[in-house]
Amino acid sequence: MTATHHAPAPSAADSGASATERFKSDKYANVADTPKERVSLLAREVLEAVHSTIRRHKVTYDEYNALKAWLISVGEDGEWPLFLDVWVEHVVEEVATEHREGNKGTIEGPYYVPGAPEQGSRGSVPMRDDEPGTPLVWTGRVTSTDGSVLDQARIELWHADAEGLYSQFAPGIPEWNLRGTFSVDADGQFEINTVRPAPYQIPTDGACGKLIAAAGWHAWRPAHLHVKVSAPGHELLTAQLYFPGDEHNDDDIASAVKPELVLDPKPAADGKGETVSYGFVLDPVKA
Ligand code: MBD
Ligand code: FE
Repeated sequence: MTATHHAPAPSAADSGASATERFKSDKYANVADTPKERVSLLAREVLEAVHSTIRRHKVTYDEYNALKAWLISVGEDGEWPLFLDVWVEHVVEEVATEHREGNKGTIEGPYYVPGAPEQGSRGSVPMRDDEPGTPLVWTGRVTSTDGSVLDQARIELWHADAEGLYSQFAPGIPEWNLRGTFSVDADGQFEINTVRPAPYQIPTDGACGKLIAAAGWHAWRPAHLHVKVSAPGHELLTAQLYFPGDEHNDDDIASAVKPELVLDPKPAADGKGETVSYGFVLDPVKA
C-alpha cells in the first residue's frame, strides 16, 4: 500500500514539546512523604556512579563541558521524556512488576495520552478513511490470575501509524488517530480492528539523536502496539505487543521487548490483512 499522507516532516522539537508539556503536570504528589534519608541515598548513589565513571575513564574538561551543553539541549529540545523512557524506564518497570504472576508488561514510553475515545468491546480504533498499513484484527480475553473473567476490563490502545508517526506528537494527524479505549463483553472478550504500525525511529534531529550518532548506536524501536489494561481490583498492566521477525526485536533502543509480548499474527481468511489472538491476565491487587 502506498503512503498517501504528506504531513510535514516531524521534528524532535514537535514531539518533544508535546511530550514535555503533557508530562509537566504534578508528578510530585505521590512522593510527598518520601523521607529525606531516601532522597539523600538515591541522589548520592547516582552521583557516585557518575564520579566513578569519571575517575575510571579519566573524563576530561572538554568532555565535561560537552556533557553540560548536551544536558541543556535535552531540555531545550523537550527530550527528557524521550531520554528517560528510552534509557531508564525499562529498569523501573522491571522492579515495579517483578512480583506479578499474570501478564508481563513493559514500558509506557513518552506518547500515551489518557482519555482516548470509547469504542465498545468490538470495533475499530479511530483511523483515517485511507489509513495506510496492513489491516489487523485482534481478538482476546481478559482474565484474572485465578482464571476468572474480568468483564469490567478496559483496554487503552495507542500506536504509531504505518509511517511510524504518533497522533498528537507528529503534525498533520487527526487528534485521536490510532488511539482508542475498548471494553470487553460478558465473557471478557474483545475484538479490535487496527492497522499494523511501522517500526519507530526516535527523532534524529534532537539531543537524543545527537547522542545516538556520536555513540554509533541506532535509533530504532521495533514495530509495537501500546496498551494499558485495567480492571477493578487489579493492577494496571502497561504493555507493548511486538511482531515476529522484526529486525529490532533483538536490539530495541528502549530495551522493552520481552518474548512473552511477541504476537503470532496469521493471514486473514478473507485475504485482507492479518488476524491475531492475544489476551491478558491481570494480577489482583494484594490487600
Ligand atoms: C516510542 O514509541 C516508544 O514506545 C518509546 C518507549 C520510546 C520512544 C518512542
Ligand atoms: Fe511507542
